[in-house]
Amino acid sequence: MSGLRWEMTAAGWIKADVLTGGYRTLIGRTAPFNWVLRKTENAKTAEFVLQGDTAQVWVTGKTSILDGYWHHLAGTFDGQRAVLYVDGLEDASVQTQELIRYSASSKIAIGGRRDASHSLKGMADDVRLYSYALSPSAIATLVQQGANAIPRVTIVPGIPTELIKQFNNTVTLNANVYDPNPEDTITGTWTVTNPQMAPFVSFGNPHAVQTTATFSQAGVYTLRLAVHDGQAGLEGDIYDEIIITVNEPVCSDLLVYNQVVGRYQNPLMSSDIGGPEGRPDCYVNIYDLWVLAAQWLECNDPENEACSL
Ligand SMILES: [Ca+2]
Ligand SMILES: [Ca+2]
Repeated sequence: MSGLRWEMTAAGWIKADVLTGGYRTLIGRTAPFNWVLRKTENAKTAEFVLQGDTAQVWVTGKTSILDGYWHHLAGTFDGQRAVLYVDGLEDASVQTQELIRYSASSKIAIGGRRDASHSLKGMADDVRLYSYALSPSAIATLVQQGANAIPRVTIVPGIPTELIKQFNNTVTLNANVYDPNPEDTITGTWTVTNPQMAPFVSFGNPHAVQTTATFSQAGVYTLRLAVHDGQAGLEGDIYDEIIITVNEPVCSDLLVYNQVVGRYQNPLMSSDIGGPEGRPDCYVNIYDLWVLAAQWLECNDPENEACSL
């Protein structure tokens, strides 16, 4: 195993118990510590930790593996870069000059550390060790050789989350979906998770990942896209959500600038011609009378030919 000082791959399937916290070790070489591939202690993500010759290298993932489903983990080190893969996709990586420490008395253990701490509390399958760094495509092949892997869904960033009723009340929804099994076809279903708001949303096609949503009432909407890969057992658990707030229009949203007369007009209230700030304010009151009076005076001044009425 001396080759581990230079390159390695640790890989395997993990199905971690969702109810308990703490580390869940898939496989590691410990006591003294050399490296480990595990679930993090305080988050739902995975990590690949290496003991270098001067410092530890922590490759901390971002994808949750604590959802009750099987996930494939792989940690590779090619002498320059340590990479953590989750379900065949790179989840995190660290560039390093460290060499993995190889302690002669350390032992490899699956499902916990050599001293039986950090134990898995879950299940492991097809755990493998290589004395070289597998390529991304080789890791994807390992995943495809296993049982069904669940899909992944992320609603794309940049979708507007603040709308104004009547003006911009439709958004285009889209998501990035991925399934480690290339033969699986992903279907998505959009729903509104707050049922009292559901009657006020219409989706262009609720069964398309990319579609539109149109809102007819002001309020806060939580839209969920659940994905399914056509295999048994997902039951709507795999989803992402976006919160969209639809605001009532304020007066400034209603006004239209009229280039011909050179001022803002209120197309919904023809009598609203003025306000405290010199433009329509969506009220008909004394300000509008003042504007009318000023215009009347202007247009009844025989010396003024620039009447704007
Ligand atoms: Ca799948
Ligand atoms: Ca007014």
